Amino acid sequence: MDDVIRRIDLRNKPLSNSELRQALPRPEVSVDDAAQIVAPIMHEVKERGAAALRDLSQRFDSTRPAHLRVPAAALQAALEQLDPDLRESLTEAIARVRQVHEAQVPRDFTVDVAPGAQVRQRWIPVQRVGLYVPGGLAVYPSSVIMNVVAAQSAGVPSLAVTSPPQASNSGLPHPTILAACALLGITEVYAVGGAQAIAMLAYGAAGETADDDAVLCEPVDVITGPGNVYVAAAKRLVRGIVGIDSEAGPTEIAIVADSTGDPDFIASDMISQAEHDPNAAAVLVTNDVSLADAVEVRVARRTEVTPNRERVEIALAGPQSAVVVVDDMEQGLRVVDAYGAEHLEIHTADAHDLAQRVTSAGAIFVGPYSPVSLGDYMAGSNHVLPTGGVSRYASGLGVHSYMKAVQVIEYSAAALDAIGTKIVRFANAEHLPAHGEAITARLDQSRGTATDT
Ligand code: HSO
Ligand code: ZN
Repeated sequence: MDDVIRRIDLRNKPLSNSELRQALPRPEVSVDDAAQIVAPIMHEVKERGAAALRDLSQRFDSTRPAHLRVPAAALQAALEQLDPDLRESLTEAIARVRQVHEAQVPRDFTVDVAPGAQVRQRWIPVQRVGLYVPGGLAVYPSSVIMNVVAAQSAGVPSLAVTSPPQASNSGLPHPTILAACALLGITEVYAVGGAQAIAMLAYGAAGETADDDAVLCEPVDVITGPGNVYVAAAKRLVRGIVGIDSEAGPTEIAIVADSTGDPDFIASDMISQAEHDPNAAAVLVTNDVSLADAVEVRVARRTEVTPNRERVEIALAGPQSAVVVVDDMEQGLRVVDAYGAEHLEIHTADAHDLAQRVTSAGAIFVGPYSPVSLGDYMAGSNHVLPTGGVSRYASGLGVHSYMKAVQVIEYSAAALDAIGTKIVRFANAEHLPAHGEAITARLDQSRGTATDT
């Protein structure tokens, strides 16, 4: 039998950070090639608006939606048809995610730099946001919650959601997606998918019916939400016109464990993320060889009977997944920091303290009862997290993704006077005397020495 997952032995190997990174490779996703394919599609939407959106749906989704904008009645109907137990799960998730995200809202502050000299910082929500929700295989109402609740908690006043039309749902997006939108109070939903949806959000589009040039969708300021490589490429092309979230690559779970780790918990968590995608990565880092052996046995056993076995097997056998054996937890910490996983689980005796020392991870799950699946749905944290090692410098989705800081400067005459000459000297040193004159004009006036009045 082939190994279910490869083993990397790093014991007695003092490697640099870049060598550690190379020891755990990541799958290549070529977004640039996809950009060449989507550029003409986006141009078509920019030029022809809704008419292009209808033609492109026919071409890519094999359906021609009766309405590009989902009617309110369809949203309501989807909510009424939602399984009541599932509705309870969604409601619980929304409440917890909202609780955490409302606490994330950054506080404004005022600094009295000197008497009469004030600088304030105001956090302002982006005014209009577009959320992309994929269709097809990955129908994730949980991702709708993560994006929408973060934007709502930030105070974004205008929110549009777009998701591909499904031939099986009469050209409307998936019913569970519609129900999640309705539950979240979203009323502006479009049956538009792929790169064309990103173009619609970025440029706006006119014409709900064929001979109508009324506005269908106003352009947005920020676009977030996961999608396939074409959606990622489309977002890259409109970056600058709008803000976008960081690109979502294949999902990753890293687990750092010592001899106290439960091999069955660990194996089930590795499989849980491997089932997303054949390119998903699952990495166990441990200083205990017998735990490594036990996890491999459990992984093999569980993989055999898991419904998404095929995807799981490919993901775990791929070069992006491994069981890494290290000398001790200090080296283990260096490995997980160098890797910077989207999700990091800690199963060690001192899990709480070790979590405090991690410097790179999208989100950290501490102890045996905080699995990634909990965070995927209901912990209250956001599950849109940086992948591909980007956690070295980026954060997961949150209210900050939909807010910007504006500084507000307010000085009195006396406060300006107090530093006027210093500014003039500075401006002259930069050979920008008019900058200095903007100061002296005021100094002259407040001292009553203005010459031309
Ligand atoms: N683990 C995925 C999110 C997700 N899991 C959605 C289940 N549904 C990326 O964080
Ligand atoms: Zn997941």
